[in-house]
Amino acid sequence: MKKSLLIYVMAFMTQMGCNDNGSKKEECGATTCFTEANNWKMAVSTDGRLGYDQFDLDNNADDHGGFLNIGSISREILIGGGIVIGATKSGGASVSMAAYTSEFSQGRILNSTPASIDNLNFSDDSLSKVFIINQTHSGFSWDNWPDWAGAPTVDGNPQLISSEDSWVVFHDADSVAHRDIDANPVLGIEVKQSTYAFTGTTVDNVLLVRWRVTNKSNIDYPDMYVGLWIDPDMGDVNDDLLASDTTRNMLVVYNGQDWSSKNTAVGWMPLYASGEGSSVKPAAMIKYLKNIDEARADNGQFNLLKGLNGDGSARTNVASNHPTYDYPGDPVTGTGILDTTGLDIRVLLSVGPVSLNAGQTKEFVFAVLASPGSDRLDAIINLRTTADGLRQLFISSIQPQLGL
Ligand SMILES: [Ca+2]
Ligand SMILES: [Ca+2]
Ligand SMILES: [Ca+2]
Ligand SMILES: [Ca+2]
Repeated sequence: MKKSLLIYVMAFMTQMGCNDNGSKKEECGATTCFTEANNWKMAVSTDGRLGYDQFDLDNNADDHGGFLNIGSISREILIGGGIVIGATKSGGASVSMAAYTSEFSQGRILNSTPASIDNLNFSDDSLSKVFIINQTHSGFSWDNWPDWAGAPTVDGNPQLISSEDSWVVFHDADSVAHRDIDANPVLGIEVKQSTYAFTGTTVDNVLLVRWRVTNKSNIDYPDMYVGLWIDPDMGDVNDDLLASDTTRNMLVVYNGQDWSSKNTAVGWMPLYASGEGSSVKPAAMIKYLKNIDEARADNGQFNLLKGLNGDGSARTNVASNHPTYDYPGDPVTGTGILDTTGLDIRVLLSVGPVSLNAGQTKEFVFAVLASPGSDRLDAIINLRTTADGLRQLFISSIQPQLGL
């Protein structure tokens, strides 16, 4: 990694005393904040990482950054995650990824017209923070809302969609942030990210993330994939299993054995993509192998985004009608192709391919959802109910509010 320990130490030293957002609940540092309006408590970072509490902002001696908190029971669900964007560039694959470290950097690409990769100018100016607004309509983020940088507004005020919205902007134009193993890494992509934590019976266990992806380069990308990489860790981290719910287009992670009083299933699904709208289907719902897939260069990461193995071969634990969705069986009934090897897994959910020409912007909305249950399989049944309710509400109410 080119990123030095010094950067992290410096960031750590600025983690104190900056909470501002008008709510007593959030724990906030210089580059990461927890958003916590409904049952989700989720770390959001300025560089595209989601669910990673790198600086232990909640002082629990743990870097888990995604929790489902219901009543007095706090369930650790995620230990890391983030956006992944890949495309063919100059005949090869280029992928920018936010995982435990990020190839994205906080701030904007300043060019107002498409420019060559070498001529992209970028700055984190005063955008080195997670802006969080909520129903108090007050606080630093509300008063200093960066509309000048593209944060959404209504009638001159911050646009507040849910009980608590967050906003950050990041880009992949700084080659220093990229891994050494990737020879031609920068896509020249800028991402304006919002998260939404709605409250209400069907959405209390749901967090939405919206990405407005702009190609600031002068290169047309004919086959862009956008994904969410996640490291779920639930209870015993070595017994987590994956299932692809092909009916709901939802990637599900569940436990191989019951988790005392904390039985939970977690899911991710795409809700919207430009061009496909709310009928978007995943390109890939796959298990991403610790160490093995993490070590792959960009061409391997691009294969994974497409739903192939990292080496480009076809995946094996799939159905013939869904060759890019791992383990499409039904864990509740115990039928079909099921994951039976509990591991400390990572997963990848992607959509695409979509074209993103020079200067173009496209929009993507993904949901992170979790549900408790009386046992590990009951949690999956409840997760399906949550997913069905969310999809209905998204189309009838949330999507119009987002202007999509
Ligand atoms: Ca912590
Ligand atoms: Ca890369
Ligand atoms: Ca587990
Ligand atoms: Ca894991």
